Amino acid sequence: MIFDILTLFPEMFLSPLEGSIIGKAREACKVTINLFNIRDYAEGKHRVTDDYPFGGGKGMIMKPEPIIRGVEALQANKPTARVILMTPQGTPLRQEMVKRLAQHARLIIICGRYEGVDERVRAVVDEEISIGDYVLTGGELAALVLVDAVARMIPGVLGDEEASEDDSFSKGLLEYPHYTRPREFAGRRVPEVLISGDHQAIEQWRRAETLRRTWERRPDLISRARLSDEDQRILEKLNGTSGTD
Ligand code: 6GU
Repeated sequence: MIFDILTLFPEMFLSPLEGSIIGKAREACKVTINLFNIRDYAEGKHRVTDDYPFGGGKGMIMKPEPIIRGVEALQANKPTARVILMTPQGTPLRQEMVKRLAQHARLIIICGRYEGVDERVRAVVDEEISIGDYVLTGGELAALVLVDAVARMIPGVLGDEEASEDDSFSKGLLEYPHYTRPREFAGRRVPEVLISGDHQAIEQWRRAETLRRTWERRPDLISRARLSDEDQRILEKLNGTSGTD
């Protein structure tokens, strides 16, 4: 999979995409990440990429021509790409969207800066994405989040040990609590069931903890999740209601 990133700050992407799992996936050519400086598509001696807003107001607006010229230059390459604009006005990113985007062979990701981009940039955009309801200084950190989340869904990027289907979040719920050695730390013991060797009991405990955590911390996720009859029974025990209404 190819990620082409259009940004005014390509250096912001370097170290986050070098280390760990994404760095290894790049070395193994499972993913290709190309960085393009929007300034390189700007014209004139000063290669200006922003300007004052018509109608007045605070802040600077990213000019349309450099971004659109950049997208058009990249779209001349194969395979054709889905064009994404990172903006707080976009659809909030969720795991289902991440999985859908991982089906594309290539994404072009535009990082907006300043107070926004000229509205006419939207003519070349297929999809607008936000990473949550808070304001960042620019789309770069959001693009890094998107690339990381999408890349780890690509077959071969995660090892068997960290297979993405096992994420409880990919089933729309939070993870159960995890423990490693030592068995006792600062007077707190690992739950007995986890050292019992009873795999069925362990699975049941983990499912119940997943449901309990999600119910306590993210009841909104419970209403979206597909739950088995057994899950419903566990939830009823937890709070004396059905948990889904
Ligand atoms: Cl995509 N951009 C900016 N500037 N702020 C954000 C965001 C994106 N997503 C959440 N906040």
